[in-house]
Amino acid sequence: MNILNSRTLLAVLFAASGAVFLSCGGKKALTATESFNSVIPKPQSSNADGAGVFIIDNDIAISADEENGAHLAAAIKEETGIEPGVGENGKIIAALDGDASLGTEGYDLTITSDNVKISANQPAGIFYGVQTLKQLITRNDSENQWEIATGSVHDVPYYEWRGSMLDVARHFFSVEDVKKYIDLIASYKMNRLHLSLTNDQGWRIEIKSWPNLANHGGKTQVGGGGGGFYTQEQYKELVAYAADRHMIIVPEVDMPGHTNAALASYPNLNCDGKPRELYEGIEVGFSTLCLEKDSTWLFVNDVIRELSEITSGPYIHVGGDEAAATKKEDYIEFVKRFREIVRKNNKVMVGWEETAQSDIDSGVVIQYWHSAEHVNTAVSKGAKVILSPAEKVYLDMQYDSTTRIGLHWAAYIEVDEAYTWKPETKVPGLSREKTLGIETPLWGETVKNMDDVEYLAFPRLPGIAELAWSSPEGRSWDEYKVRLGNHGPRMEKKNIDFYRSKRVEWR
Ligand code: TNX
Repeated sequence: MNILNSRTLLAVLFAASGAVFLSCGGKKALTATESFNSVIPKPQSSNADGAGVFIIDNDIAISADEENGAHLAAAIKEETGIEPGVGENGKIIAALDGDASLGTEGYDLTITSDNVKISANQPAGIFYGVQTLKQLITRNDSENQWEIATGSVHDVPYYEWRGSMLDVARHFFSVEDVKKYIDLIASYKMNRLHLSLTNDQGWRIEIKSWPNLANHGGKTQVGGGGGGFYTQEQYKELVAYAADRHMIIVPEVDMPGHTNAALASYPNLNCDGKPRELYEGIEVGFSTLCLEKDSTWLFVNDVIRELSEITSGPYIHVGGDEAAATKKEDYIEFVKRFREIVRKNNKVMVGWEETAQSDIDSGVVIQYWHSAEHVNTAVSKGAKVILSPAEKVYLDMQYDSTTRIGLHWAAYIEVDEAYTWKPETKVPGLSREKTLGIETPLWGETVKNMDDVEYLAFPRLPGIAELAWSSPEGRSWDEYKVRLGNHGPRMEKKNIDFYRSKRVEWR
């Protein structure tokens, strides 16, 4: 089939799916109670008491301290267009008076017809309470008003690490795009953004002591069309933007493989002293740093030092995946020295699962993508684990064979398949104590712009966020898919270009 024919066929298929969508159910607006019962991620407990609604009118005011008030006011403006006043007698209240059981990220939310109150111990808890509140705000068209059903929510997260990874190396994404992604994932209560900053196809972060890395190594991306990089000032802006949303940026500089962009920028990083050509393909496993060279260790030290200085969070991710061009003994030595350098810079090393083969300990975090054996090795050495099973949560995997972008080496992942796996039992023998949480990576070989990002991330990411935030008890696809279907109009309103899976009845 030629390209034109296959595109035409796709167009027909999409048109057909649209017809099904319109014929099943129509688009009745959600009631306030339906919104209350459709929150994603599902709160630990929530109860719409049926007593009535709280109305957000044009005179609405909030009562909160500066930091918490800013998020609350912005949320109300975003949802309703109404800019709330701020005052002592505001009817929407955020207060750091939560009970101890809420921990650092939990919140209580109470709605009566007179007022709305979010209580927490820490600003992070208020922030997550605000994210829930946003989903509760409902338009009542017949009354011509914004409402919230009365009731209460009590909520604490299940896992500490709730993240997504964005690959800005294969295709570059602007500061504005990354901020948009931060907002999208924060609204589902994710608190880690792993940025894959370097790879064979591009180096995306300014390193002042090695300027060619970004200036030369940042010029390319997959398929051509130029690349880009973040200056340290821009990167710091992203770190601060994320921190304001209680999110930690986890920067990854992938080594010793996946390093062609660096090897093209500095000839003396290669064992033969010759520069590599810049690379715009998608094959992996051909590049490696040269262990014997002093310049390599100077480079690693400088990169980790500069990156540590501009990263407020505790983690540095050293990649370490698929180092097929590095000899095994070199790889083991490499990771060991990485770990020491990261630690010298007062950071915690995170590495892909392969790094478990080296000299790691309880101060290291391992990111699982397919090998239970590596996880068991990591745990036996004391490390903690982030779950990123490729065949369940790699967002760059296609939904099915007709998905217009994406890969499928690990699986086709339909929306239900990203949700119905069990994090608690995914790796036999891995205990809850050793599981830091879940991260859903979006690799960027086929992902060129925010429409592509949104199409692959939505609607799978909200479900994965739920696996990370919500308790596993009583979880079921049949229950979740109703909430997700009810979430459709919300994603439309936010202009999220999501995949309308036929396995969900969209409102
Ligand atoms: C595997 S799994 C990779 C990435 C690719 C991705 C594509 C792992 C740690 N690395 O280099 O981009 O597959 O799906």
